[in-house]
Amino acid sequence: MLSRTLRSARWAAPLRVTANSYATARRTVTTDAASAHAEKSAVPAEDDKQFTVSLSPESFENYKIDGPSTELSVSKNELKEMYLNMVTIRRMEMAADKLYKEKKIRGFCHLSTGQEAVAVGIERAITPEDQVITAYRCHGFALMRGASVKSIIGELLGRRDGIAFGKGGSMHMFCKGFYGGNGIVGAQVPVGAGIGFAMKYMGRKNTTFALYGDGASNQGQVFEAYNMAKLWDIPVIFACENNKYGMGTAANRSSALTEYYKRGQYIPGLKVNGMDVLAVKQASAWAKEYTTSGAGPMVMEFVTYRYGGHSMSDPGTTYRTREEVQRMRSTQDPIQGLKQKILDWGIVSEEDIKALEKQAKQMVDKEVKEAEEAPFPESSPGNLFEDIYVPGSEPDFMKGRTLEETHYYSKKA
Ligand SMILES: Cc1ncc(C[n+]2csc(CCOP(=O)(O)OP(=O)(O)O)c2C)c(N)n1
Ligand SMILES: [Mg+2]
Repeated sequence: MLSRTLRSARWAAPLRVTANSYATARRTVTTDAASAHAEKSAVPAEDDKQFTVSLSPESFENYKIDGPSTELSVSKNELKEMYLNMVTIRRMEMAADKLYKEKKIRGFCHLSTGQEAVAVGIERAITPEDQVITAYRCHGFALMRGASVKSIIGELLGRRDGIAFGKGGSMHMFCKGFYGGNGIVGAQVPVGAGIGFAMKYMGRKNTTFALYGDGASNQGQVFEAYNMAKLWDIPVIFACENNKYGMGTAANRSSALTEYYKRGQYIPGLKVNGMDVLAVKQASAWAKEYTTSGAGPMVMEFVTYRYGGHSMSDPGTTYRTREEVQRMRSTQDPIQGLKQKILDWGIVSEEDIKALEKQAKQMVDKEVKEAEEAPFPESSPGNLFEDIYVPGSEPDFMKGRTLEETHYYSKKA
């Protein structure tokens, strides 16, 4: 009896200590999109001159690293571009939403409305030579990597002018420095580690952002990728977009530890206000510097929120309250937050904001129209067999469903 008491006490003690210390150490970053501060008097007259913005002290949480400074250097031009980029992504996603409801886009379609600051902030911190790979919520990333609205919407509409020639659809978009668009939850994470390895192997000073969701973070392959990346000190940033839900399951119901930035255990982590584009940029720049310095991988967590359902077929209201969505929209919106700041700091006037919004709307409307007017792919079986192999590396033939459908590459020309 005594020994059993001792045994249970021995087992209970460390658990209690862990639980308590975890509870007291727990603090969370803000998701306030308008928490940065700048002295109006410090804002220069010139559009391209840098000045200092102070981020909220609650923008980041660090795990095993010192983390970035909350002092950030930006120019007026950059702030305006960030605003324009976020508004453009939202407009494009709204256009996709409408086309889907008109049944012009079919199949899966996952929108990133609410999460724009992540794609925009990361892009502002990297160069075209750095690499990005993500899951299926990918339209905004494709745009930021240089794809046109026409090629993205054209892809959703299944047109030949689409970015993957209309064969990939919403989840499979690629362009230079962007490896998709991946539909298998978590699968892009080890691929991202591989891209990072390629950068290191080729002696390039470039990082790779491998993005995934809070739901995907529980996949076994994520941890296998962490392990390999740390063993080989691969310059890769494992970046979790924690939008609070994986389909209809809240993060705290799917994840035993919702502090995703600590999930790398032996890999340093950084939790970031993912609703503030300035915090995202600052953290991403720091992570690029860290991972390309030879220090190995990093885990990041962007705390963000999706306004829409998981995909177009999910109304998104059965597992969360309408009030919750409304509260995030009205108080933490990344676009409204930046707008408020750049107005407060005298970077733009109300008229300038309207002009930027009009610019985004006109560009998106024009390119959506062009995508809609683009022809469907020719209805020939040959189309199916194109764009599979790098030209010149095709086999002699590929089998179809029947002998007649067999496609001979050599005869194609
Ligand atoms: C291997 C695999 N399992 C399940 C699914 C179905 N599925 C698609 S998205 C998703 C949830 C992922 O949630 P999260 O990683 O949080 O990404 P989010 O949709 O929030 O961006 C699931 C389970 C899938 N596509 N692939
Ligand atoms: Mg999620």
